[in-house]
Parts: sequence; C-alpha cells; structure tokens
Amino acid sequence: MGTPAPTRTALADVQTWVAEVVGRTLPAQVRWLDGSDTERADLLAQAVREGVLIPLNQTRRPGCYYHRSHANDVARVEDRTFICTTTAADAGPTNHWADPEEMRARLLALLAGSMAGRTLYVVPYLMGPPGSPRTMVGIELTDSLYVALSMGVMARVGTVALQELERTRTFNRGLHGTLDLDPANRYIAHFPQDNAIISTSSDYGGNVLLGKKCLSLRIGSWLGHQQGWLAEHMLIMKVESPQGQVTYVAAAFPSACGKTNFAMLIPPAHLAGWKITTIGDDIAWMWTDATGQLRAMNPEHGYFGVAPGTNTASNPNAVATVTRDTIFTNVALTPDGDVWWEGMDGAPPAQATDWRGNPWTPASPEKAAHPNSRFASPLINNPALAAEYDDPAGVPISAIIFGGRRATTFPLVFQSFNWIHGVYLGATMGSEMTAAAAGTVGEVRRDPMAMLPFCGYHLGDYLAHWLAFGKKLVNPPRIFHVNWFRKGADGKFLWPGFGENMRVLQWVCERCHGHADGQETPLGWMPPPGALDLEGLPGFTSERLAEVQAIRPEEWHRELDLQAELFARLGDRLPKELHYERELLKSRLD
Ligand code: GTP
Ligand code: SPV
Ligand code: MN
Repeated sequence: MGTPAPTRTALADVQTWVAEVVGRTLPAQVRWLDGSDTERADLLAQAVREGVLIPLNQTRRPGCYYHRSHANDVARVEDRTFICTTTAADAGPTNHWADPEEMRARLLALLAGSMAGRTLYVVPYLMGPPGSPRTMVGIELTDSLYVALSMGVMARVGTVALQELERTRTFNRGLHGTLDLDPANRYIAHFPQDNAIISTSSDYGGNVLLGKKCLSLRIGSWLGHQQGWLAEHMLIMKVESPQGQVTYVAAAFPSACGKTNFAMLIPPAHLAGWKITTIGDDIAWMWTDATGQLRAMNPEHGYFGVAPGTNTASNPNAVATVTRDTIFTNVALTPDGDVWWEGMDGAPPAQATDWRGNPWTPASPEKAAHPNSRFASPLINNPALAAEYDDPAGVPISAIIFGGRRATTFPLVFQSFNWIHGVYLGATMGSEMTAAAAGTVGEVRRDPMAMLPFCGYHLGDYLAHWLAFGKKLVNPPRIFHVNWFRKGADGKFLWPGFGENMRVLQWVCERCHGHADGQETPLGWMPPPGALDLEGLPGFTSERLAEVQAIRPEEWHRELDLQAELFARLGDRLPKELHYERELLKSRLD
C-alpha cells in the first residue's frame, strides 16, 4: 500500500534540523506545537504566569492579551536586515548584503548556548490555505513564547502544516533567538538560496514573525522571480457594485500608509449600495492562470495592524476585529484592564499605563501608545471577511492600485495608460516614512511598489520581472495611482479619506469595466469633472477637488529628479522601458 517514504523523509529533515539547533542553542526543553485550542489555552496561561502577556478585561475583550516589547525594539530594522545571496550584485543596491557563510557563522556563534534554561518552540506553519499548490510550509524555531503565540494568530500552525509538508516535501527553515535584545546583535538575515532565515536579538513584529515579511515577501519574491510569479506588499479586496458586479482589487501602499484601512473599507451612506469584503490586508501572492488571467491570494491567516488611529469612524471592521482573541503590543493599558491608543473613540482615559509601562495622563507630553503599536487578530474576526479569503485558486484581479503618503505633488487619483506605464508608476512610488520602520519619520523616500524593504533580490531585476510578467497576461489589470495624504496650505489633509475612499474606488472599478470616462492628462487618465461622485460630502467643493487633483509642473520636475536618483542607483539592471516612460512624462509636462 502506497509509498510513505517521502513523507518520512521530509519530517525526518525537520527532526534532524531541530536536533542540530537544539545541540547548538541548548534549550532546557523543546516543545512542538500542534496548533490545538487546548495547547493555545495552556501556552496563554504560561505566558501570563511568566509575565510575557497581561490578560485584558475578559468580559470586554474575551481572549485578548497585552504585551510590551523592549523600548529599543518597536519596529522593523531595515539597517539590520540582510539578503545573503552568493554575490552582492544579486541582492542589489537597495538591500544590505552579507556573505551567506560569514553571516551564518556569525549568527550561529551568537546563538550558541543562548537558549539555556529556556524553551525552544517548534512552530510548523503554513503560508497559504491548506490544499493549494501555491501554499508554503515553514518551520519557525523560536525561544520566544510571544512569537510562538503570535505565529498562531498570523498563520495556520501545527499539525495542519506537518500534513501539508507531505505534499511540499520542502520547508523554510526559520530560526529566531531572542538573545538579550541588544540592538548591536540584531540581525534579520535571509538565505534565499537555502530557503532559510535567521533572526536574532529582536522580539517584534516583522523582525520575528518569520512567515510574514521574511518568508512571504523577501524569500517569496526571490522564489517568484525564479518561478515566474509575484510576491507583493499588497492588500486584496472584493468590491461588489449595487448592480452586483464583482471586481477584485489589489493595492500596494508602503507600511502604515493605509492598506488595512482600505481593505476593510465601509462605503459612506451615499454609496451604501457598494459592498467591500476583505481577502488580505498586507501580502498578496500573484500569478497567471492557464487562461492568462492574473490571480492573487493572501498567504496570511491574521492581521498585524497599526493600532493608533483605529476607531469606529476610520475603521469599524477593525474595531470589531480586535474585540476578541487578539494580542495587543505597545498600546496603552487602562486601569479597568482595557487598551487605549491615540485616535481611539471617545475621550482619552483620565489615567493609563503607557507602552513603556509608565503612568500616563492626558497631560503627559509622551504618547500613550507607541505610533507603531499593533494588534494581532485572526482573519476570521473580521465581520467583512470575503468568502473567498482561503480559496486555494485565489481570486482574479482586475485593478492594481499604487499609492504613497505624499503631502504634495501627487493627485488623489489617476490611471496609467497601459501596463508598462503602470509598472513605471509603481517603480517610481515615493512615500513619507512612517513609524513602521526605524528611521526618519516624514522624509520622502522612493519605495518602489512598497517593496523597497521587502524585495529579496535586485530591484532592477524585480522591475524587469514585472514587465516580463505583464506579457503573459491576456487581459492585464488596469493600474492606478492614488494619494489619500495630499495637504492644503493649512497643513491639513485635503481629502477626507477612509470610507470616503469608496468614491475613488468606484471610479477605479467603473474604469475596469469600461463604464466611466477618463480625461487624458500628462500623468495619465483622470476622472473628468463630475466623474467622481462627491454627493453627500459637505464642504468638498469643486475648488477643493481641483486642489487635490492639481498637477503642478514645478513639483513634477523635482519629482522627476528624485526618480532619476533611484534609476541611477539601479544602474543597468533597470529596464530601459522605465527610463523611456520617465522621458515621455517629462516631455508631456514641458
Ligand atoms: P502596515 O501594516 O504597516 O503595512 O500598514 P498599512 O498599510 O496596513 O496601514 P494602515 O491601514 O494600518 O494605516 C496606517 C495609518 O494610516 C493609520 O494611522 C491610519 O489612520 C492612516 N490612514 C489610513 N487610511 C487613511 C486615509 O484614507 N486617510 C488618512 N488621512 N489617513 C489614513
Ligand atoms: C509593515 O511594516 O509593513 C508591517 C508590519 O506590515 S511588520 O510585520 O512589522 O513588518
Ligand atoms: Mn506591511
């Protein structure tokens, strides 16, 4: 009966590797996670006993817990993130490169004996739904209970992953050691050629939940380049019109620039006939099917969302999502065992404990919640989860939207003339930096396709891959650029944003189906006067629309200079088509 041998080989590979890591890191015990509810209850109780988690008010937030990270460990660290390909040229000029053998030796030395007295958790996990040929298996070995529990929210963990291993036979090897959290020993190292990741001396988010940015994006993009598909920093949403027409949309905005909010959008009263449901809020794997249709799936199983600014006006679905089974990190804690953050509903609490553990009142000069404080919630908590969220075949994408956080220059919305022009729009994206990564908040930097921190190979090759990929598409999706963040002379956002973004999305969907007009401008197609439905937006006059849509040539000439800097950096691996698009835009503006 059958030939079980390969199965045993794959599991035996895992066992051999775990034994190797145990021999090096010397944990007091090893615990393999099965992903069951009883195991989770047991680990949560242990986390509370060990002070890793604080239980929140279980009447108000059943299953919810609070965690504080070390104050020096609150965001991704791009400076300490390495792509360890055989040659530096393959990692490209926008990644930090290190020699794979040197980096591995350095990190294994740091990890030697580092888990003495601790528990090593073996976390088998899936990125993608069970049963999909695109789904990947990862095994994360971590000495952090917080990481093990967070992985249980963000991915499908335990037995389900070991079962899938029988099909894939290969798995990503992720090793995470907390060490002493000294930033000098912090490394997020990727070994794409070995399908391996080693992360040290951090215990925060994208640095340590290795299935997310490390596997699904950095290693994923590298594999996608080899295998002919795309791993992208994109949300995926389903849009249903009042007439029942369905459009699936993917959108790339840089970190903390609105993906979760857009993916969970609730249309304003005037457009109440439209319905949005969420497929993913951060990562999309995209490929072409046998008919040449672009398809996409969300490999994650949870949301690791920005807490500040989340309220019943901005994102009611997120507010509902975080009412149960959620781990909050670095928000503020109220005396009645609830959480609070800047931009939550209602008045601030009279007193609270801030994200550092210090007493806080509304008079305190410091923020109560860290600007990059986050919630980790299961996808299934989202009242607007799309039925297709775990379809192994993914969903067919009709529109791709790129967008950055730009106080000037970029209008609210325009559409590319074609695929190549659209790739150029994504390639030249700029955005003001946010608290999601260590660095200078507010400074504009180029963030091609929101993938600057996440592309696991040469960005020039990546852009060439996008162009080549487009040639396989029979009916390529329409590509758009949006900017929710343009500011007026008063320094305030010109566009109300959030649910009102439905007005832009409506035009996007109607353009995809050939139902809306576009006006040709130097930048691309724009909605002509009257094409954006602005009814029921009091105070949003046609003058204000003109301001948010304005194309100012002097700003654009500065923008083109900044694009030239990026292009020069990418050198001769940048596809010539993109130089050509820049030249064309320049001449259209003159
Ligand atoms: P990552 O999880 O870091 O990848 O971020 P994200 O792209 O999912 O960003 P998210 O939706 O969490 O939004 C980040 C911040 O942008 C929050 O503080 C939001 O309040 C703010 N934001 C989101 N959408 C809008 C909008 O339409 N207008 C304005 N002005 N702010 C927005
Ligand atoms: C981002 O920074 O884009 C995030 C959060 O989605 S993290 O998982 O920390 O990377
Ligand atoms: Mn993200």
